Amino acid sequence: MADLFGSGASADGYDASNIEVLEGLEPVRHRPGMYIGGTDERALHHLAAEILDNSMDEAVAGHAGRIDIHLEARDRLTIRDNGRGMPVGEHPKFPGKSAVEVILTTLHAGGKFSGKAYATSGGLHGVGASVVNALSSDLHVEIAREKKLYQQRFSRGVPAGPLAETGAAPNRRGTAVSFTPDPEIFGERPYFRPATLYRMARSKAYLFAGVEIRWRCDPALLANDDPVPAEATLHYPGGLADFLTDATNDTALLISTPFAAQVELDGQKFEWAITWLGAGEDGFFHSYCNTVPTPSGGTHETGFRQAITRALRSFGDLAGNRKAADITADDVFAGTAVMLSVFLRDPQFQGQTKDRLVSADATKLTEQAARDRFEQWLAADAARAQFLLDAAIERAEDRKRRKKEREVARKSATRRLRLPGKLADCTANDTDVTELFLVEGDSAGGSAKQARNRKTQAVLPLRGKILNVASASTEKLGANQELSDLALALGVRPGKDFRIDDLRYGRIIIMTDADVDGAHIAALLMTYFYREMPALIEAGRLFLAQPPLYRMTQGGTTLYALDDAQREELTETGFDRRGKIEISRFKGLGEMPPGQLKETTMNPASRRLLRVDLPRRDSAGADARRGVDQLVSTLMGKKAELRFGYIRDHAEEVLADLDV
Ligand code: 1YM
Repeated sequence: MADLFGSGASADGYDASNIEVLEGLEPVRHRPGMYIGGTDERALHHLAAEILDNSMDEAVAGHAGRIDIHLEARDRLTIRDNGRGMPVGEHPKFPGKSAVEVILTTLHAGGKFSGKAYATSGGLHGVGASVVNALSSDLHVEIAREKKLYQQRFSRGVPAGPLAETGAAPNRRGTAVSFTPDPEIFGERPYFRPATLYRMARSKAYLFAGVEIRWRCDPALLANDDPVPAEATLHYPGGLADFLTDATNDTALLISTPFAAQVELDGQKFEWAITWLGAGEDGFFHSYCNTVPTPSGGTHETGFRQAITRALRSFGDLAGNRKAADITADDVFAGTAVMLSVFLRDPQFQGQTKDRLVSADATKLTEQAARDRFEQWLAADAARAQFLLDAAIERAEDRKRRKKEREVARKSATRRLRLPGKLADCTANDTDVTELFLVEGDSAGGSAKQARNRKTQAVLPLRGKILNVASASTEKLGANQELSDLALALGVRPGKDFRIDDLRYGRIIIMTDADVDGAHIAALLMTYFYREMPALIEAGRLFLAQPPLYRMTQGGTTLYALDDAQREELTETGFDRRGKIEISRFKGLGEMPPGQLKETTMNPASRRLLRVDLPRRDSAGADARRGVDQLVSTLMGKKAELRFGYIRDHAEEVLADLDV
């Protein structure tokens, strides 16, 4: 085979540079979970998504119109596009190596050499084809570019030889990648599921009307009555509206055609389709950014929910309907089926599997894009608008009535119930505003009691370390004084008798010291809630407070740092004057003056909370949930520092993005 760059890379030369490759991709093989969120079936399909996303990026950028997906064997997948072809020239920073090879053997090489900001799908999917390469026992790439054909083969990320020119390609261009997931990573049978790949291919075609996707699957891999076809051409000029019409074709609808539109704002695209389903039908909300699914939602969903809710409210206000002001996003979105797809220049994702969009400006842009259009759509058919408004108002009234009933029931239950003696309760009982702080020890409890707002904030001090719930039996849990006090204060029964409506507070906030012991107690409490009251976490009602570790002052300026890293950062950039910065370290919440505790950690106007999160309960979330179970069991082992790390990592991931 011809060596394109004449670097004279003999077999030996390749061995030498292979060592570098191995070192470069070693972290991926060593900790695959960090890159693809695990090594299970879901993670395996992330490999396919990664390669497909590269082709989709090329299509969205206007360079490719067709993508072929071919499942050749249970463990062999080929994805091909007719785009420009990966760049084949010598890479300026790696003499003797082609750009393709660098893309496939270097972590995060993605955008580095296109000069412009390469519009990757971002997040998990932006990490690059190199991750797929590292985790494949065999990967073959073929490129048709400038009328020539090029090929290269790899095993576990290591090239078998240099990129070689292997012939002419007079009439075509594009990239094809074939790969076999490595059984050393994914287990003995690293098999793709035709249905998962087919669904993925179909949703990409719906999401981008400008692409035609050809699907092919070895018929031997399909059951006789398999709903997945052996071959199909997927092309949907009607985009999301087509998807919604297909997805709801057996469902009763409240309106005849979905509200669907496409808007370009600031050079970015916003596209959606929404319809209202008949009574009792289950809705859904599927969102995407740059064709990557965002099952945990994020800022685009928030913006869209705001747009629709506010537009409907203002339609009601204009019509003089006073009740319209009370409708919430949940009232409006109950029983809706929604597809939302945004294309952003530089998307930011978060979460262990990067499945939530956190780009801050997406909320405003999406709201702006959708609100005008929805207002026009409402105005175009006043009867239809009135009908939707009435439905939302009915749900709002239902909701308020149920809440009243619950409050009454709770009040009479509380009267019968003896609350734990050490609970400092709040006076309000409207769960929209009430909060319970769980604090460690009596001294911190004392400070918190002084710092709180008596009307809305209750404090329950917990003494010492609570029982290790991961390993304790149910009887032992029941007999534990701290835990039974906790359940009593919350007004609920743990385990299968738990009812979310019994909860006496809107938010449960774990407030422990910013040190390893504090992290341990927080981990134990989270485990307890996860084991005994998962519905409370699912409802988004469990939070972590973020007490600072350091107080930093200079002149009249005071700043607080959550940890050492933030202290360093603030030392560099937090103060505008040079000179000495006074730094004091809080030994614990109990040592913090109540005024400071209030300002930094408890006052809703100035604090930051982290919402504790669970993966959603759907097919995609199921694997992640199993992951949580495993995590809980391993975390509750012996190593405190592991736990501490988990809390920090996890906390980052659950950054509260409060909904409408
Ligand atoms: C089957 C997978 O990877 N197609 C693909 C990838 C690239 C390009 C074209 C491409 C991009 C650009 C310029 C650019 C990639 N390029 C890069 C890098 N299909 C598949 N098709 N020329 C070609 O964005 O400027 C990474 S992937 F790094 F060069 F930008």
